[in-house]
Amino acid sequence: MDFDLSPEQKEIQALTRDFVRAEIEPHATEWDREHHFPREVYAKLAELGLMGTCVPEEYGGAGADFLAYMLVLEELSRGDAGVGVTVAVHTSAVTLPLLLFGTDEQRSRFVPPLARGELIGAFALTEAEAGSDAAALRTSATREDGGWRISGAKQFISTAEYAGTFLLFARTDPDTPGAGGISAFILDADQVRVTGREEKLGLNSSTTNSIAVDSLVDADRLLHDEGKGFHVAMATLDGGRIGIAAQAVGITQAAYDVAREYAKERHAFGQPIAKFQAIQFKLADMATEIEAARLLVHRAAWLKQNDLPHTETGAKAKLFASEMARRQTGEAIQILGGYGYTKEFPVERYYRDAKITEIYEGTSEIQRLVIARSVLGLAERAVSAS
Ligand code: COS
Repeated sequence: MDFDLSPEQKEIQALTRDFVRAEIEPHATEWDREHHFPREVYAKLAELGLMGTCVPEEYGGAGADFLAYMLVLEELSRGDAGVGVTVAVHTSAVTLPLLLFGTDEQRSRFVPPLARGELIGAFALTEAEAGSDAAALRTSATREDGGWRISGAKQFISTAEYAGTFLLFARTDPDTPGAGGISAFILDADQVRVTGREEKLGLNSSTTNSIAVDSLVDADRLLHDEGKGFHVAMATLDGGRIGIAAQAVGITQAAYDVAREYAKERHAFGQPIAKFQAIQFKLADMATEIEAARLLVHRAAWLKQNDLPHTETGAKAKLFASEMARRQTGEAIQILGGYGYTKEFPVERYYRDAKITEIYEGTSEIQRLVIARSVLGLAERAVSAS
């Protein structure tokens, strides 16, 4: 067992950290306040290879492993969680499934522009009445003129208004309710209409859109076999959830860094508040839980990059890291007291940003369900049938 990062992983981590310090951290407060999507950042990340960190070089990526990619997401999210989620969805939820499930032709056509950051990816699964119950989706795909007519509406789609490639899920068999009738499709931006943008609690430097589709797409836009879309979605989320856990770790690390420095400088009752055991215990708990969450992320990433089952460990990582992030960013505010509640310090932003990690890519309730099914040996069958 080796807990040390490899020289390449350390190099990518340092590269990302330096980039975040120079190009993201100084602007994150303003982007949050202005709800600014920092498009220029993605071009710069692309130059560094970080829009395709774990994509093989032959497909335009940096050719690093999945753990290196998790380090990138942690560092990006430490600077700005909105940038973190944009890169996470782009990579985990679009580029990687196209690589994994695409034909040779689809891989060489669609992956390089994503991995090189020329196009940004969006993952279109969720609908108004299909959130946790993703298999209830109603967007339809019917055969027409040798291709597919795709019609429907999706919501809570990260980055849709800036995306060039969509991985979109639709029901190809109306007679098969649930997971079996769903297929996955690759769409271009001009085949999708952006119909709205959410006002959110946080993650204001990322966009979350509703979209509508009524497009005829070629037959070669079907990803994987007809009826296998739900497998694509679930396998994609298995990996994506590890990335959200890494994001949660990054946000909490940022909150901890601010709280620790504040505690050393802020005086009360004649001494720095870091001398008080009440504050020391909070920082001790934060440091412990951040490390525990990070280890879960690294273990899940290691399983994934070694092609070992990672559904359960990934769900555990996401569950623990996201709940830890919500709790501990709240504690960071507590350490800063009244200042923590103001916009003068970034901890209130970390607190707002942390909350979403308990919700997207599967709520904590869904993670518990996935873990419970796995530990009870029920993973093969549906709870929806019970
Ligand atoms: N990998 C691959 N295939 C999987 C899978 C996984 N991790 N989990 C389930 N499947 C397959 C099952 O094997 C089953 O296939 P067969 O019918 O061929 O056997 C199919 O998918 C349906 O699985 P199941 O019956 O378990 O589906 P349920 O409707 O019960 O849903 C949950 C399972 C609840 C776990 C799923 O709907 C889920 O993850 N929901 C949350 C969705 C989500 O994260 N949304 C966020 C969107 S992105 S912000």
